[in-house]
Amino acid sequence: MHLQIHPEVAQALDAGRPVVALESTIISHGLPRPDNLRVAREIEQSVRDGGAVPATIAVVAGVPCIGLDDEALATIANDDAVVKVSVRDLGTLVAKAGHGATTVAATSHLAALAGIEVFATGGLGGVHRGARETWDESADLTTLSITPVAVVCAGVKSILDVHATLERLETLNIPVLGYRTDRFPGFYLADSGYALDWRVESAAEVAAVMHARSALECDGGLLVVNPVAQADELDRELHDRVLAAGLAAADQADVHGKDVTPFLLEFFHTATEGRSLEVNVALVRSNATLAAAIASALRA
Ligand code: PSU
Ligand code: MN
Repeated sequence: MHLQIHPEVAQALDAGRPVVALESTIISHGLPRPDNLRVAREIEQSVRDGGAVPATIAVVAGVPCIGLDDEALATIANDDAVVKVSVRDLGTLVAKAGHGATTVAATSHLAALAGIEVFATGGLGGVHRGARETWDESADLTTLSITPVAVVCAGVKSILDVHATLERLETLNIPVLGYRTDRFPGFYLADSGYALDWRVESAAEVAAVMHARSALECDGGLLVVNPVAQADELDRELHDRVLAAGLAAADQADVHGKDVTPFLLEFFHTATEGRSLEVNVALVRSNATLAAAIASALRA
């Protein structure tokens, strides 16, 4: 198979030890330089502290890599040639031997190929506001519906249409489990304003759901939503103000397609003078820790 699995990851997979996949679009297009490289390392460390082996996934010089060494991680963080790749771009990028940072969709696909069952990220992509006209819905949703991986995230960002995203998750048979919450988290905020049907209290409970689903041949992915700690969340008034301004700016700049999410993320980081970045880092690290616990529970 044309995957390069980092030796540490390969050993862990062979021995049946817990492994957690991490995405790379967040490094290249979701977080500003130069903090992004440091944060990428911190997220990996959170997985290790939780007792699992991190496998950051990206395409380096046309090779899909499962687990990155320092040099590859630095390339993804700093090289201007790195493009954002979803599942549909993978084949083309490999054929052209390019560098690519994988979205939640592409990361899930490659993780499943490598036999990794748990994946931690910040926010899932979803249905964009105005999707009725633009048809802008992230391939994260359709990919997750057919890809056997548990994605741990802090919900979806309020830059999206949260209500429509929840409806699509239902249509696509993607279960959403609230980790110690009854509310769908709103990424920068602990509560998006929407209720959840299912709540779990422990990593072991998530593992039990995954085992039951696999026995029933419910083959797609699963979402575990983990709210940012209330102490870490963004000030609501600041959030609402920046969101309105960001959406207007995206409209004005005529941003569309895969540039929308990175544009709005950067707008947030700049407009909140780094505060949204702190929240982003806190929630991804918390998701990495939880993902490690779930990967461990699956092996128990
Ligand atoms: N949410 C974040 N940070 C990110 C992304 C989402 O909080 O960096 C990235 C993820 O890689 C996700 C992608 O898969 O944006 C979704 O992009 P799009 O909406 O173009 O599918
Ligand atoms: Mn899109």
